[in-house]
Amino acid sequence: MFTPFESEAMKRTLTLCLLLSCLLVTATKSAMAAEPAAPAAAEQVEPMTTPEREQRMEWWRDARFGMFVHWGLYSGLAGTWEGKPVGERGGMEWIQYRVRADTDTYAERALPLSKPTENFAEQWAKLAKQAGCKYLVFTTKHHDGFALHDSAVSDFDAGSKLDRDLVKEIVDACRAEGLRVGFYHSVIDWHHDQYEYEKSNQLPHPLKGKPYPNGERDHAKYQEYLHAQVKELTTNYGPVDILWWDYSATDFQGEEAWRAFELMDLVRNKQPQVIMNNRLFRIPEAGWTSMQMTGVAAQLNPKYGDFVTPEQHVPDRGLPGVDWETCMTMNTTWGYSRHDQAWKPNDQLVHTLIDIASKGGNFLLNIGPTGDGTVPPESIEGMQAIGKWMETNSESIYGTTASPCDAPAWGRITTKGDTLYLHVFDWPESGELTVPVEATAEECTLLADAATKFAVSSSDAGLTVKLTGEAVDPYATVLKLKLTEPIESK
Ligand code: FHN
Repeated sequence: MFTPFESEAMKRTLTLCLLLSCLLVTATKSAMAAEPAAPAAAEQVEPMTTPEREQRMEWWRDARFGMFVHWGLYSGLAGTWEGKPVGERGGMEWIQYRVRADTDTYAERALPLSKPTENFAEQWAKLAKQAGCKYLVFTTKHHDGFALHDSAVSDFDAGSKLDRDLVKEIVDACRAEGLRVGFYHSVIDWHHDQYEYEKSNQLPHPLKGKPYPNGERDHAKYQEYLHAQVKELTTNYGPVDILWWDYSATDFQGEEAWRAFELMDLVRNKQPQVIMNNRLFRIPEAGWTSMQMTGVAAQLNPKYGDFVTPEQHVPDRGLPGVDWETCMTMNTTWGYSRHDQAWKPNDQLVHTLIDIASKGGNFLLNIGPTGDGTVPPESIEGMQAIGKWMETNSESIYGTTASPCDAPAWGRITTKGDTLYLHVFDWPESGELTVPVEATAEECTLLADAATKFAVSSSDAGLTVKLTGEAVDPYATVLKLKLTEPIESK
């Protein structure tokens, strides 16, 4: 039995509960009413292919193949922290994050191990050239915030710490080899003391969840710094062919995170011919469907960038209608790790290049040099194997467009006007291979030796090539099938 006080108290509590539940229902209704509509399906964006943009993209589309280079303070650490491997797989350029080190501790351990040799850049550029790459994209600053150029707005840079301008050394070496130059630039920054890492639940930061060490931060000041360094990079090093931004999240991107449009304008004003990727944004209109690696879409409004950037995979059917580039590691880490021996075999590297070209994309293949800039021997071997194949067959990659049909079982096809390049991965035991297109063949020869000709017949199934002899290349033998008229890519 309850005392009056208790009963009275209970009545009051009951009334209060009723009142609260009414308030809650009202609040919920209004919240739902205020709930923004579910994001509309990505606005179907027709790429605005203006003549200016077509002209700008021409060399890049023809190039098809570039070298990515991740070198920074993480390289000297080599996937190792306090004498132990941090892991055998995954990005060791994230080592500062993986060990949750603050920037001072990280720099103290890494700087003594980061001493590029005098000719490190020449080694990179020569290897890229040997491999058949037409451009080289390298990290001017990765997430750890260490700038490879001599920056007037930071002392966490090669100028202050190494008394060198590594960006200049790399750019000069690339130009000496006739390579186009790309600047990878991380908008994420684990060093800068105004970068407000709590603004995003999706972007990584070594101190995430901890209070800001130096008190409240003002992200606007970080944005000023970001813009200032990009201005230095696009002013002081001559023509910059590519700006490779990295990366945004669905919960923190674009204007809010980076003052993105202003940043892009800054770059375009300094470098009118520059080509930029889509990573200042993470929205459907910019070719993103999620935070997943595979979360890319065949749509891109050029105001968000010039090409879509699938990572570590090749979209099954390419990304028709947009410019796109797959970036990929040769093992599983972008930055060097002495513990990661999961190297992709040479045939897989060559097949990936061909597969991407057959779907109308570019291939940006990564090397992660060591602390002194030396390229790991496995990376040299892989790049040189591609280069050897390209020596004979680059005509079937450079300046081509996607296949006119789905990928056949025997390999891949690239297109160049009235010519199809048949990349035969598996030399058919049947002694023939069929190209499922409606077309008339003029001639079919071995790309490696035009004197070797093959008979071609046509049927409802398409064009059938009668093979003689054996495959002439261990990775992919290429036949040149000339048609009587140009054929459209798929
Ligand atoms: O976090 C980076 C990663 O370290 C690497 O630089 C890749 C290269 O595309 N981009 C980000 C992950 O998408």
